[in-house]
Amino acid sequence: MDMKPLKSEDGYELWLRYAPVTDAPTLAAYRTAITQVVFDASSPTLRVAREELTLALESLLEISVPVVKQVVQDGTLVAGTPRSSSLIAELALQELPGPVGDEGFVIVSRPVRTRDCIVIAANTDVGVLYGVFHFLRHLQTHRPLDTLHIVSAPKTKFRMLNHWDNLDGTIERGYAGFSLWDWHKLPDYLAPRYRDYARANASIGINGAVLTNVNANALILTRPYLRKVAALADLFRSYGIRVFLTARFSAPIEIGGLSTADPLAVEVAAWWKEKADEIYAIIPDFGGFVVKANSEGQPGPHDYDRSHGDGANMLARALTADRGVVIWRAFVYDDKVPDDRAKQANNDLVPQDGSFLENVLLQVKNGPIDFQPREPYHPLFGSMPKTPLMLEVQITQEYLGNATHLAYLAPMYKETLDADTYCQGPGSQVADVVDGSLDGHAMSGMAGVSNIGSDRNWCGHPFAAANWFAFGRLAWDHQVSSEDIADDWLRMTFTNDEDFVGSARAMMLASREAVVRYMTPLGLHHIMAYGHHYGPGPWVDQGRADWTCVYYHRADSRGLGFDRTPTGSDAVSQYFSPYREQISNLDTCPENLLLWFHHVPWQHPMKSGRTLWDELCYQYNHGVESVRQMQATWAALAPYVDAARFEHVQDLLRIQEQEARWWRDACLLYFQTFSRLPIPLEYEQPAQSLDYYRNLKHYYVPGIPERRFRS
Ligand code: BDP
Repeated sequence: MDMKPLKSEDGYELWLRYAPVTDAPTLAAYRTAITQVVFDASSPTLRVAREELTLALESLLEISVPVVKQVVQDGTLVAGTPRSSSLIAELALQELPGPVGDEGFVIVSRPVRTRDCIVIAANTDVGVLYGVFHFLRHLQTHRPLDTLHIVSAPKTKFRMLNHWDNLDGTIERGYAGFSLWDWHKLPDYLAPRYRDYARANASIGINGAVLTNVNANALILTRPYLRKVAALADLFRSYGIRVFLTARFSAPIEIGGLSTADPLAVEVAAWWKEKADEIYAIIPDFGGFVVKANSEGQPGPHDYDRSHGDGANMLARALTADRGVVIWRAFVYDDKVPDDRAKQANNDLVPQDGSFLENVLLQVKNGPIDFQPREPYHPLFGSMPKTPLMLEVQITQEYLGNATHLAYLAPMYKETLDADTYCQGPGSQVADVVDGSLDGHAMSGMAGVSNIGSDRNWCGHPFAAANWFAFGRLAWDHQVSSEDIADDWLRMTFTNDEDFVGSARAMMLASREAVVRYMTPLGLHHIMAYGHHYGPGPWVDQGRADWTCVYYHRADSRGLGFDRTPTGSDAVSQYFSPYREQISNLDTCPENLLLWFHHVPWQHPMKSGRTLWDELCYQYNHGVESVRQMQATWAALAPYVDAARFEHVQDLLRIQEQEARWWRDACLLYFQTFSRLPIPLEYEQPAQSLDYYRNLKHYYVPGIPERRFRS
């Protein structure tokens, strides 16, 4: 192990540090395999790809690697498309134009004009850019170069970050500072950071950015703002990123001077058509609109007794299929509707399957409630075969400890993607719905609610960037494992030292489950504090019912949990057999979702042999212990990490441990008022009284514009 003091880093470079290769045999092999570059860069995208490649090589290999015109020696790296490079055209690679499609690439080591070369080739310029980034990841993770044969193409078409950024610079549920978009100075000042944002996204295949909050402000659609958006779009274009905006459904009234936003009113459709034409005149590759309608107070077609389909299709006609798409959010529920919130999206949308126009996608959250630490998969997956369904996950940790808790979320995303819906028999996974393969949809996608802000290290917690990285990797290829993604990210972000990577990877992989345990074990959900959602709040019982916590946990003297079986809300009937029967039965329901689907007696025997109450105590304590384990793991990794990042993580783990105890003690004390059972003495007893926890107040919690909620 290299014990020399490491220069402090601030995390700005993310996973694109291009740290010099220090391992001597690897470095020697790389220097032999890459001696010069042949790369004709005739377009902006090829130019950024070549620049990235040459700068990175220089940094990794600590020698300059010249760009030359011809292959004259062994070790030439040739990059381009058959159009940009006559050499690549001449090679007639069997993967081109075939399997790699419009965005994929092939990387091979092979002879070119009798010399040993490495070829990065694609059908399109952006494919070359993605190939270059893949190759650089290969080098940063010290993989061998002798027998390269990588063929990669994205499994989904829209791989997008959803920024919940407001025009005043705040970010809804953002925990890493303020918005990156400096609307006030745009379009004249382009912060250098925008380019680094685009580079990071391109390096993991993200090709769309929704710049604005789903709780939308119509002003973004006015001309001065569109000019600002255009400046960002111009910059992002070379990196293969298209911009999208959220469309406030009532914009025709608010900025258009109309008296209605009824989607079936002729003047409303005409207004949106004209608006779309105006946008395309300024931003020719504008991606389209994302819409949150009739959800949490947002306006929508229901205001006029019209359906979601009426609303989405009207906007889809305005955009037109050859120009852009409408991404309509399926996160729809209403406290005036008496049915279980978990059922409402299916109730409303399933009957509309088949009625959406070809350029509409429905964006469905991973679970049926709201980005909780653990949810069953959303029952819309598999239930709307005629409609392309995108998967929406939260990268920002609204419900997983904000930016102070270390929670690696790839296992959570994979849990949804890998879930079997049985909609077409066994093996109909959510991933097969999402990538369009199950129902033959050409349009497909994944959206991640961004955790990026103005913090120097982008995402707040030094480990939070791993979730941005993991999201992009999974949107490209949902088959990559959480382990492999963590491995890559650690090597690129910290070091390739095997001892470091092994321990840190194990810590990451266990981290999300730890959060589930100390916040919402056994299928509990939505028991956080009101409004800002920071900390526990199982006692919350005021305000609209579906924003309380008692609505979800249903604790009483008999037991705990929400009965969603046929004797309760019957939400289970929205799932396909045999999963439906499995979750309906108390004995076969997976225990990690037990209280999601069942109201369970306190004395119910669990698989461990403990009663439900004792198991709850066990799980909460296990969660706290896991954080202590993470602290111990990290402490032992001090020699491998520079002081600044090491201490940052160490301090945040200390906060995480305190907050894990806060969750445990507050929740157990509260549930104990119903169970009337003791917390077994083998566990730490609560440090404070229930009243103490209930009376804690937190002001100015990040991520919540003050005008919306006060604590
Ligand atoms: C909830 C957030 C809220 C968002 C909403 C959404 O608390 O701020 O507006 O999701 O996805 O989880 O629209």
